[in-house]
Amino acid sequence: MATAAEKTGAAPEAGALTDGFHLVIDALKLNDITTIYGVPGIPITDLGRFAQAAGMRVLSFRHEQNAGYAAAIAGYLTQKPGVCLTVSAPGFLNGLTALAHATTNCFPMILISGSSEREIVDLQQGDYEEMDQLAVAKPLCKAAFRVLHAQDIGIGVARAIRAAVSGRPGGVYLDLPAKLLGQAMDAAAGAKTLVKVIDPAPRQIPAPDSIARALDVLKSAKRPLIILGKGAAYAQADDAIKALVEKSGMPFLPMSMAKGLLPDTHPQCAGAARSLVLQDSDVVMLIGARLNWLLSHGKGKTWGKGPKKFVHIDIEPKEMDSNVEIAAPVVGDIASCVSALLDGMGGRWQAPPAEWTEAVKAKRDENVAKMAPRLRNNNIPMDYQGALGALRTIIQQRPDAILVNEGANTLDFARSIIDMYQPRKRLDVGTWGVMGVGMGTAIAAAVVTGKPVLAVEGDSAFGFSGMEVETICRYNLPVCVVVFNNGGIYRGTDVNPSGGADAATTVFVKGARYDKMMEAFGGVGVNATSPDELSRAVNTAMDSGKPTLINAVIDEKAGTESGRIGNLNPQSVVAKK
Ligand code: ADP
Ligand code: TPW
Ligand code: MG
Repeated sequence: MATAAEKTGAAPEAGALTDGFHLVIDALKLNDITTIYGVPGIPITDLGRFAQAAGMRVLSFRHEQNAGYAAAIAGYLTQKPGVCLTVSAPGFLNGLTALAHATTNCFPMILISGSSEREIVDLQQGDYEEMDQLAVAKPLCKAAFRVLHAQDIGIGVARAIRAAVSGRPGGVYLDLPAKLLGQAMDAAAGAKTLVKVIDPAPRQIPAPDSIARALDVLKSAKRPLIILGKGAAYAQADDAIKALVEKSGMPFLPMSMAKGLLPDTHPQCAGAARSLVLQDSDVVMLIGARLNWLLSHGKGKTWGKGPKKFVHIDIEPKEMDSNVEIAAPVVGDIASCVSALLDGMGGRWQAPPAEWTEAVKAKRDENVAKMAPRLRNNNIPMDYQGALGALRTIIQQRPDAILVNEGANTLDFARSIIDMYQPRKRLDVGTWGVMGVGMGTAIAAAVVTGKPVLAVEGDSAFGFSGMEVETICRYNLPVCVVVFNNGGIYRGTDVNPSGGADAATTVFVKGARYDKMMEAFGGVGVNATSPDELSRAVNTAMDSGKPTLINAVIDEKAGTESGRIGNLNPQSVVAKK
């Protein structure tokens, strides 16, 4: 058992007091949580101040949702829960979207919210910012806790941390009523209540027979495929995954945020032959990827006519058979599962038939060659290919930069055009395809990694978190935002069908200058109308590390409705477009 001095670094003086504020801070620090993303106000203003005074990095945002998205992606990048701190009711609700997003994406995050007086809230007597926050949060996160006594803060924080990172990671809610923060107790006794979480995300070793079964299925394959998901990127088992892919000789397909786990230019990468490998493969091994809508639920036209067998590696047993039958479920943490598979493959592993790997390679080369000239176009106004062709070269030359990406066409084209070379460098809208993650994600990525960040944003997408450019300037972060300004959602060309004076529902102000927003806070703003101009401006920004926003003028006719997922729009039988 650690002594109080070991836990907090210094022995409290006899008779000294501590309080809820300081116990929360000590509990976080004891567990190596050193950054808080939040928005101050009653009752947590002093909690943020005291945390900053205690040496934590406390980053204040302009809206809790963005602070929450920052915390969520910090969790993904570090395997430690990202912490978001909000005020009661409205601040809490603003943070809740991000908490739900973290849970949906399996990112470890803790939303800590101040809350109002329990006695008044529970009798619904109309307290300041009254809300039963714990009840509201519960269905949207992995676990939710409330602490009422200062001596329980250590346990409360420990439970929150363990719940966020163990098993399938996710969002956790921690409710701290105002009264708790002011509760005083003897400092030495308080220090003893703190808990250092030992082995917060224990390895989960797969059963040996599940490995043997998986290897049997893989051996039977004529046209195997490996799909890498963001769970594989999260697991930070990069070398083992690379070794498995290369030893197997199988083509691999990275999901959006798994791009770069192995370089997109790797000879086995089937990213540019996606349709072919999904349709024609006979055995598919999923590593940290779910068969959700992003993979058409593992069935239907996308997956072709022939029978498929799935090997599925995931830490969450309930994920197995969620959409289709899994022939070989492998339940465990990815690092342990992949190394067990590697061991089981032994020294001599039969490569997949050359007929298959050659077919995949031919399709890939054909598609890449078809795209190449379009990416070199210097059209004005720019189209997606010309503008993204320029950014593609920049990431190729700066492979350790982080790419943040959201929008519809801006997302779909960037995902397929910009090759990634290193793990966890591509951060995007995730499982929900949510707009608004951009600036929070860019800020946390810069803070956590210290690397330059390039945020490629649709003009609509950017609008959801645009005010955080002030935050980027305030903390002087090396973030270059490129707004793909096509004057609207999907396209800038819609007209009001009623003939009335209001703009159509999907269009924005023509000729808007988003670059001026960055200038308003002391950052650099650039208006770029050609791929060459865009390329120069981004390179300058990334060399200087200065907060920069480039308004990239994109042809308002270039995009398509909903980008690549227009098929998900319900169709009216009455009005045909
Ligand atoms: P993508 O969107 O990239 O396809 P998903 O978010 O659908 O990826 O899937 C990620 C999966 O990874 C989740 O099912 C999650 O349970 C799993 N996962 C996350 N971390 C680990 C880990 N360390 N070991 C095993 N599985 C993990
Ligand atoms: C929280 C619906 C999906 S994509 C998108 C919206 C509003 C914006 C697309 O326009 P953008 O990109 O960003 O300008 P581009 O290149 O096609 O013009 N609210 C939330 N999430 C989602 N996904 C939506 C609305 C949507
Ligand atoms: Mg747009």
